[in-house]
Amino acid sequence: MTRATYSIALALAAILAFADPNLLAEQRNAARKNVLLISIDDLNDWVGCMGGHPQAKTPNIDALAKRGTLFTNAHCQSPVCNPSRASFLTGRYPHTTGIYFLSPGYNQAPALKGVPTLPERFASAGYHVMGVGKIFHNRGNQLFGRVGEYGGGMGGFGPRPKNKISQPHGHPLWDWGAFPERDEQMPDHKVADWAIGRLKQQHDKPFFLAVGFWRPHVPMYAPKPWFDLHPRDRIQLPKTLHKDVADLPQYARDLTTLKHVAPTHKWVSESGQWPHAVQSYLASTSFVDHQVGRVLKALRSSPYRDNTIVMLLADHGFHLGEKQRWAKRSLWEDGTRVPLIVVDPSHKGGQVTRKPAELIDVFPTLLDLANLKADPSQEGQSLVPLMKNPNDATWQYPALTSFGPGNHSIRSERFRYIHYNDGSEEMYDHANDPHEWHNLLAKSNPLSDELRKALKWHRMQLPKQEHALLEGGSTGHNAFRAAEANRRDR
Ligand SMILES: [Ca+2]
Ligand SMILES: [Ca+2]
Repeated sequence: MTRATYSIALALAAILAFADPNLLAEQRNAARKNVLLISIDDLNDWVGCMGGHPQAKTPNIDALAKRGTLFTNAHCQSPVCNPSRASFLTGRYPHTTGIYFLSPGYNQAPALKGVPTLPERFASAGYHVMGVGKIFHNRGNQLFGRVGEYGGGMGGFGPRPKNKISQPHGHPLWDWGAFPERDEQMPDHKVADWAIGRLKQQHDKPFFLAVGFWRPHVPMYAPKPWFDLHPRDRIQLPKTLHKDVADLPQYARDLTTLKHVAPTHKWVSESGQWPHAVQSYLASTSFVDHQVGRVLKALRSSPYRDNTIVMLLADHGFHLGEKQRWAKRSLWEDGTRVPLIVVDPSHKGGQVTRKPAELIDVFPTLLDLANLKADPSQEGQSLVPLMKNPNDATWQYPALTSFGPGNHSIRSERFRYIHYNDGSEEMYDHANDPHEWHNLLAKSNPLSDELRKALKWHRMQLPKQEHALLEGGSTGHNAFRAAEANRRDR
């Protein structure tokens, strides 16, 4: 091909790319709103407005919730970073893609070939796309550079002291305590700085800005003033039930403990570190809330304050001793419940809904709020009906969370039902058991008619087909295999 014919071919390709009437209409729409997406790593419901811990101090997230709709019954699709993010950034469930654990990345799944991610979709609609920090897992974030700008990870999980502070053994990331000295040394401070810089710029096109914070993910380090906000001698431990795990199927206990990298609850409690670890999580959360506040303040003082959709979420929950365990990787409320707040200039603020919501709903919701064409192949629902009518909307969609093939939890407005790959089950009634202490299916008494009906309905919500587990080496893979091996031995 000569240079001239090559140029003509390029020009033709460009014309064809823009000839899609939907894309053209989207790009021409002058009244388009900007999007600010804030993602927080490993933040459970220990947020003031979520009520997960009485001592949580998150004034900025609480104020954001007052300006929009707070989904108090929102859940991740997987209780681990990579699959959760792969799911909400593509609009596909883990059982559709086979990405159940920390590997492989979203771009290696055959089922996701040709599926646009959230930032790519906004780029094709003519948005200026920007990202900073942790949005995708690991190298997936380089995608922002290909469709727009990526500000970098800013140092990831951050600086670490020469010697661990609290947990001398175990995984290198598993530690907690006051460190380093100043906020400015923290990657999340730099993530916020980058986002603030972009909010101060003049943008000729509408923007999609994704800001991904790294805390409270381990190591639970934050500068000392954030610890002083939560004095250790007054720390309340999470409410737990002695021998809570006694009524769990053996498979559930195996899947949530075998081959895990978090410290055991036995070690944390016997070493006297439990209050310190809780303090460190609360301190890390207050620190990240402060960074969220800095970004939101910059938005408020910018020309974009009245035409920007703000969405705040976390990728999954976190145990701090509940069910006698630590970290994520469980199908219980502590593992799946996440903060989810949506603020849109054309919707009322100060709304709260208990209807189940899923992170997989984020993509269709943003398309809906931004007036972009819906993608029927996406598996989530737009949450806009709940923003219009938070309590009375007809809403029959429960939240599905998966941890390996055959291991699924169904969370409805009132119940949680869990099905494991060996056929064992759990059910909890949140109307009188908010901590999921009493597995209704472990009792010898027959279920009431009402509960039997509920059980039947929840069983019917399980995935009908499942993509096979994509191979990879990760804690999740190891735990899943260990649970499967024990099951075969029984
Ligand atoms: Ca995470
Ligand atoms: Ca129990």
